[in-house]
Amino acid sequence: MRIMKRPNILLTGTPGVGKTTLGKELAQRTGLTYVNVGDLAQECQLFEGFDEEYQCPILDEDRVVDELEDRMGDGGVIIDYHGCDFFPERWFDIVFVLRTDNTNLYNRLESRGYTGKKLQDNVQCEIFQTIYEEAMEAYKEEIVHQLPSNTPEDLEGNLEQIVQWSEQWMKDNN
Ligand code: DAT
Repeated sequence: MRIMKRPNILLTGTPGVGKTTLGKELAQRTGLTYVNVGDLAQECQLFEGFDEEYQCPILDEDRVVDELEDRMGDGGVIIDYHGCDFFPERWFDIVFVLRTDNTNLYNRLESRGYTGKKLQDNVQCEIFQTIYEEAMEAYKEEIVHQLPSNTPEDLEGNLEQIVQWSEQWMKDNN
């Protein structure tokens, strides 16, 4: 018997837009596997040096890709990361860029403990839609979708939409 093919989904966007919240609940509802790239890097120490300005370790992108390659080949993975241009394009069947209004995002990041330049830069990243543009350059435009992520109602709507897309994808590809 052939194993059922399952899609790979990328959730991306500025820190604080709600990728983790959406990704974990989506994994619950679909049975797909949720992978937080930041957490993976911590666990496997996939870093190359330290960023003095932001006081955080620098992701070793090549080693992240090597670490994930086999799993991505099998399908059925939800990837969560606040960047998207270093993943192989072929990995993903669909890309979602979560978007949050400025004031809302500011408040979320502030309650996460972000201050000063880190807080400002992240809010600016969202205002300039940096990650959306990165996604549009790195992937086929047809597979890149923006999702509003301001309210619990947005979250529920996004979940329902992606669950439905995922079920349709599996019908079409098996
Ligand atoms: P990210 O993984 O993108 O950094 P998160 O999932 O940790 O973001 O969410 C950041 C905060 O915002 C967290 O306190 C949960 C809240 N949040 C996420 N999605 C939301 C939504 N649709 N409506 C209201 N709050 C939301």
